[in-house]
Amino acid sequence: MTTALVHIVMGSQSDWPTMKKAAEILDQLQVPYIAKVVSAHRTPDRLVDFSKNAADKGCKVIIAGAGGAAHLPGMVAAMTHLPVVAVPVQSRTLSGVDSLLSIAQMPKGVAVATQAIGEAGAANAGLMAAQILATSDKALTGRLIDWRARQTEQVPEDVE
Ligand code: RP5
Repeated sequence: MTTALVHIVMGSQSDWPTMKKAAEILDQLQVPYIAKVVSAHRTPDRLVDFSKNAADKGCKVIIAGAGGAAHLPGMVAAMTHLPVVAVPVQSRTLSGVDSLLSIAQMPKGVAVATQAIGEAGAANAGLMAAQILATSDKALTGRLIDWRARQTEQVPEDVE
C-alpha cells in the first residue's frame, strides 16, 4: 500500500469543494494523499489524535483548510513538527476574511504557511506541499517543472 505523504484535513464536509482543488493538483503531480474531516471545534479529540500521529503514519506535509473562526491549521501546527500549509475557506458571511485573519495571525513560535482565500489558495496549497516534498524527490521535481511549463504554454500572448 502506498503511504500518503500529504494529509489534507478540513473543518467540515462543506469545505471539500474548495479543498478538492488541492487534491486535484496532488493527483496531477502523482503525490499520494488522504483527505479527512477534522474539526477543531466539533471533533477536538479527533484533532488531537490526528495531529499527534500524522508523522508516525508517514505524513510529510499537512494541508489544513477551514472557514470562519478557523482554528484548525494553527491547532494542528501546535501539535506536530510537520509543515502545515493552510487554506482560508471562503465563508458565507465575511467572504473568508475572517478565515484568513484567524489563520494568518499566528503567534511567534508556531508556523503556518497560509495561502490565499478559497480555491486558488487550495490549489496553491497542493503546489506548495508538492514543492516541499520535491526538495528531496528528483522525480517529483521533474514533474513540477513539467507542470509549470505546461501552465506557461497555456497562456496565450495575444488578447482575443
Ligand atoms: C468551519 O466552519 C468549517 O471549516 C467550515 O468552513 C465552516 C462551516 O462549517 P459547516 O457549518 O458548513 O459544517 O469549522
